[in-house]
Amino acid sequence: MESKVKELVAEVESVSIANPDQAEQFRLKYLSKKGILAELFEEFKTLVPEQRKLVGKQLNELKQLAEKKLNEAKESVAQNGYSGEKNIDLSLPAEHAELGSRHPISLVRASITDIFTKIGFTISEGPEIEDDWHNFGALNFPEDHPARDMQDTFFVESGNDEKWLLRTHTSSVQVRVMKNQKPPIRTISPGRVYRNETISARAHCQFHQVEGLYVDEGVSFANLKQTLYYFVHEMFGEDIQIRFRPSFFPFTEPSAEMDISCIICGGKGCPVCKQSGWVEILGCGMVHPNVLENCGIDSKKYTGYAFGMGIERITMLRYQIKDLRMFFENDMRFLSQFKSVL
Ligand code: 2NM
Repeated sequence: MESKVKELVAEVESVSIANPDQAEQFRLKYLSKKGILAELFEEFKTLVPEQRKLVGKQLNELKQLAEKKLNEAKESVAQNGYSGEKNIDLSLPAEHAELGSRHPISLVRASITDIFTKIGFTISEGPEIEDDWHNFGALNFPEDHPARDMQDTFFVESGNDEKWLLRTHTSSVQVRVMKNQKPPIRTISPGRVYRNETISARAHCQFHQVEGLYVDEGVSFANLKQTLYYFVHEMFGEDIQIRFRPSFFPFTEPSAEMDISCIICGGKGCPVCKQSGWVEILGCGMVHPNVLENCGIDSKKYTGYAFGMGIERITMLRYQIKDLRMFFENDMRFLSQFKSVL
């Protein structure tokens, strides 16, 4: 029996295991209940006591060797796949790679900018950290306006007397455009903005806006209405109605808010429009002469219109999303639903 066990040690050492099938065959042959080792342990019971001591030690060593071999093989097969396999079929198709998708905010932002670039608007972008003048001063916000308050605006520590802040609207980009370019100016400014709000289903401390600006000789409120009418039809469809309500903004005079007939119920009344048949989508107006002058544009010669809308709001309407927080949580179950347009 002694020499039989020695032969088996050599045999086990020389076996090569390259895939899970071979590992299972090895286990069945040597280590299973009906395997060689089990047989040997049965035979061992028949030995006389003098022989048992030596053969018992040998047998245990053989068992440990076989177990170690099997475990190592399993690990290396798991790590390297079928590394030892010679006949891999290289003509097989590769494993399917999951495609990413665009964020719904990016999709809607792209739709909005497409609609305006088609009628001659340029796209202008600017910094998210702004100084007080570009965000408030130039835009005709009085010194004591509540938006300038710590409660509403995130200020950035500058280490000196200058006031830096996270922009609260993208109008600050348009201030720079008006300072640097001569009319006619036709531009839209998409981008992320920040306000010091308590986060809820309807408000967030960061969101996205598209603002539009048109400055030239003889620009009128009628031009503004026509452009927004075109936008709504392109964005939501030909049978959508619009209406304007008077409003107030420091940077426009007169100012208005624009509603569209509810895209969910068609104006009959539903929870989305709170039974009114209308939903507000943007604010707009004629650029205040002070703003034009602050930016070096002669307000006697030129007039302008401007408007601003929240991209989240439009996206929530378009895809019927009820909670704004979804946009910032990056939950794959949410994001992977927007695969259609690439
Ligand atoms: C709005 C509403 C009304 C606006 C004004 C300007 C600028 F730079 F010309 F003064 N840009 N955008 C504006 C006007 C924005 O958002 C609700």
